[in-house]
Amino acid sequence: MPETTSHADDHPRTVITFGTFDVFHVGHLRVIERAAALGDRLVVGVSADALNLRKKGREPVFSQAERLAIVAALKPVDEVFVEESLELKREYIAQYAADVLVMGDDWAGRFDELGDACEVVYLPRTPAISTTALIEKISGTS
Ligand code: C2G
Repeated sequence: MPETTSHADDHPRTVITFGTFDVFHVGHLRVIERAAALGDRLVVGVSADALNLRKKGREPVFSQAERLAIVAALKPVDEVFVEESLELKREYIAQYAADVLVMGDDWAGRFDELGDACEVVYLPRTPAISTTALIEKISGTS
């Protein structure tokens, strides 16, 4: 009889992460690199302009099409899509067959209930850099 192999062991591990990635900076790059290192395939949900407006009360500096193009061009990224709502993570995890959800630790604890759908990992943020601080620095308001 042929030996049976376990598919659980040989299927590629898909990691999913989310973000706005506006005014792309090295903190964004580091979280994407660390997320990619946790699996074989990295899928990134880039927040829609409308989601950002709802959440942060302002339009991102770069449009969702531009932010998607930047993230899609990164070496560790295999696939990108537009994240339309913060509440759809479970659906996106299923749609992209994700084994691991990675979020920055500014979201620590927020997505623990998805632990029945996939592994949930929070990574520490890169210190001392943020889109907001960059905008303030460039516009001379800090
Ligand atoms: N990040 C980081 N270090 C920084 C800044 C950001 O590790 N200094 C990480 C964040 O923790 C996040 C990713 O980079 O994992 C993207 O950051 P944002 O664009 O600020 O994403 P956010 O608006 O928090 O995402 O479903 C989540 C939403 O898409 C919102």
